[in-house]
Amino acid sequence: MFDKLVIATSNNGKYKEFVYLIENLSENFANEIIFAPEIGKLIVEETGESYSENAILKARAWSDKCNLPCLADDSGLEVEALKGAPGIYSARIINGSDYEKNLWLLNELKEQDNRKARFFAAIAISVPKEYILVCEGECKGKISDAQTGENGFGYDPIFIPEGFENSFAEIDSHTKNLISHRADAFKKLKIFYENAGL
Ligand code: ITT
Repeated sequence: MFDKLVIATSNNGKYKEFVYLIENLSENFANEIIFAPEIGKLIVEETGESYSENAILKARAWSDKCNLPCLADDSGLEVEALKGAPGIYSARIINGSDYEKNLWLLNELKEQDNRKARFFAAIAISVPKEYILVCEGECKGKISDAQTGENGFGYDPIFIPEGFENSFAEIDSHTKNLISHRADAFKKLKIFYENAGL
């Protein structure tokens, strides 16, 4: 489908998941996968009001820069008891490491019985001078009481997906990539390409 596809993210955890999804969930999606930081540096202001708007901003900025098809992701964790926070601000809700962000969230939920949460992702593909396509996906679950596990990235150590008893950081990456918000969005994208015959 794509000879070269740039994964327009600076987040290494996301990049690895996209490589896995592209190589395992679809045949012939991309001959060559390129990690955007290997091409150069680009800071994209995430000024959108939704995941989809931000994913489009990132995909468009990178495809303008390198004149290649670019795939970008905007994602976040939404906690019901916090009225959907941190949501689109998940990467910048506080200054600090992933560990510190997880501690912050656990503290916000101290003595809170409602632990319901979901991960949400919007994936945009921008093909220069042709089109931008965006698909969304979610993964429902709950927030645990403590950080557990070493796999994944971001909020994975405190998120327990529905139907499981362990956090995303304890679950193997193959399983995460079957059920994650990113996988859900990517599967929709793949169906679109198959139906469009592109
Ligand atoms: P790029 O914009 O360069 O892609 P980013 O990390 O800043 O990287 P976002 O603005 O989309 O990306 O922020 C999403 C944040 O939500 C991310 O930094 C994580 O903290 C969190 N997140 C998203 N998907 C996640 C996942 O699968 N597991 C754990 N945390 C996730």
